[in-house]
Amino acid sequence: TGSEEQGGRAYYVTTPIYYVNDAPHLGHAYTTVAGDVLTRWHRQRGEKVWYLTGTDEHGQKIMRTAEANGVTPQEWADKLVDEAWRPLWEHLDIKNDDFIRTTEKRHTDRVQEFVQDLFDKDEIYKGGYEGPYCVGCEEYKLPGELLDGEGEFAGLKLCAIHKTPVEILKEENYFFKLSEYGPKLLAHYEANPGFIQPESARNEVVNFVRQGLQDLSISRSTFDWGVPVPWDEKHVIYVWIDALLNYATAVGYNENPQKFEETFPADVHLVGKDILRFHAIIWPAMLMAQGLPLPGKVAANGWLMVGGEKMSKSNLTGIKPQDLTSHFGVDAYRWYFLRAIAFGQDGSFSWEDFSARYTSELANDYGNLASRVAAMVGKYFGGTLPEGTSGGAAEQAVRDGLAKAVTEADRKIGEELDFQGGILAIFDFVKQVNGYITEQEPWKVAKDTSPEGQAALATILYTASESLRGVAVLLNPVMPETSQKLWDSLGADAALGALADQRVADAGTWGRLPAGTTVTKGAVLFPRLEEKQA
Ligand code: ME8
Repeated sequence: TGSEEQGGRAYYVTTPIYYVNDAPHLGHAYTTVAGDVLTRWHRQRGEKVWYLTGTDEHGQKIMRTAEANGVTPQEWADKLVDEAWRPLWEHLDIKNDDFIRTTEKRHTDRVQEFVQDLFDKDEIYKGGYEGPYCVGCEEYKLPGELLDGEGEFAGLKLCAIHKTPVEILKEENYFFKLSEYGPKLLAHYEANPGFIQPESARNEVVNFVRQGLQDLSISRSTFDWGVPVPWDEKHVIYVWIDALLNYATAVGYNENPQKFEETFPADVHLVGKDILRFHAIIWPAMLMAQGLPLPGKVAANGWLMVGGEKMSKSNLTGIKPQDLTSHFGVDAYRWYFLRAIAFGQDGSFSWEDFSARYTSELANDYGNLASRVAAMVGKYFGGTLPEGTSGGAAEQAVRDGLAKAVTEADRKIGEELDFQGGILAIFDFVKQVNGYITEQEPWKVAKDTSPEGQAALATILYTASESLRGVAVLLNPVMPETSQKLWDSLGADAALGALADQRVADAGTWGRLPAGTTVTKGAVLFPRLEEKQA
């Protein structure tokens, strides 16, 4: 399987690069886990993959946080990256191929070159701008987008996302001729219906662009925490221009042509819907201005909500990702948000819902199936997987069920980013296998000691074990630690090699797990939950 990974184009997926003004919360982890599942899925197809995440470290928001904490912005960013961001991704078993920080020289040099190039091409001019600015969003707002403040904010205009007062900024800035790109962008959306996902996000962007785009201020001169504008060092480059370019600089833009060629543009930019316009309007326009190819897809996830509001740093639940993983485990955490919320739609999180699904779907449906089957192979066949004869209609239905689960999960997770649908397809199969065992009643068949009876028992347990082999492969991108435990318990490694080397395409090929493997009960996949701590 090594050869297919050499050379050729990579399936390239990105997360937003997150602001380092604070530690990561459930919302950030949601997008990053989704990207991890998507890229693990494609790796498991045998494709070459590149998964990028990182941090956005310039701009006023970071500068002010650092000042408030009495350190330099660089010191602040270093601390947050090392103590909070990287450790969380490691903890959540995120297999990113690179981690880009916008303060790295490999990034800042290339950003200057990109912007200088646009300036030389007359895509950038000097002008003035005055308007309401939200530091939380790092974005100028249109007056119509603002809310009227009440209470402590009476008389002030508020950002609709952050619910905090905007500031009136007046600056002489450099502008990118974004207004010229409206028609080209609309033509691109039209010709590529899958460019923006989901449909609601696509409609929002199309409507916004149809109203006409304004030129975009791409520099700031009232503070200096940013990448200097190369031809006018009194200005720094607007943090969003700097940030979007990470997707190019991290894969060799102007530096490593071969890497760039093999990787850029991204197949999928995963973003929250709060930053959709930056990715679906500004970023493609920047690329058009340079004659660079556009990404395949901008996929917006919905918001995790708390009490009807978007979960954010200023609106925390008080629950950190680590609080949930210490209770439910890392794999269940990775599974839960993708399982419970349709990707692209908003969804609420609750401890009760997580507990209920953990117990019924993970522990009862999946975990119990695995332990029952292993226990019966142990009890009736001394832990050696028996030969399964072809069986009858019941077995055929199970085989068909596995093949269907593979096809559906591959399409839904691998292509449509419908993580919930893909996971459900796999769990429907788990339920089917449970039903098969209930109907076949192997514990009764075991009492028939005739050769026919023993052959029938062998077929039931082979069918169930081979089904679990398929489930282990299909769930590996979502819950890698659990799949590994199941793989070990089936004794599959000795016969089939490492779990990571199993291919989605083979997952539904019946009969791959050979008779004779050593099946052991192994570790409990989903232990009973402790009582919730106060
Ligand atoms: O916007 N629900 O960084 P950021 C779902 N630096 N997803 C959420 C979420 C929630 N409640 N809260 C955050 C920035 N997210 C910029 C990006 S990219 C060139 C620059 C996720 O730290 C979601 O993916 O504010 C959202 O877009 C991202 O975190 C915002 O992270």
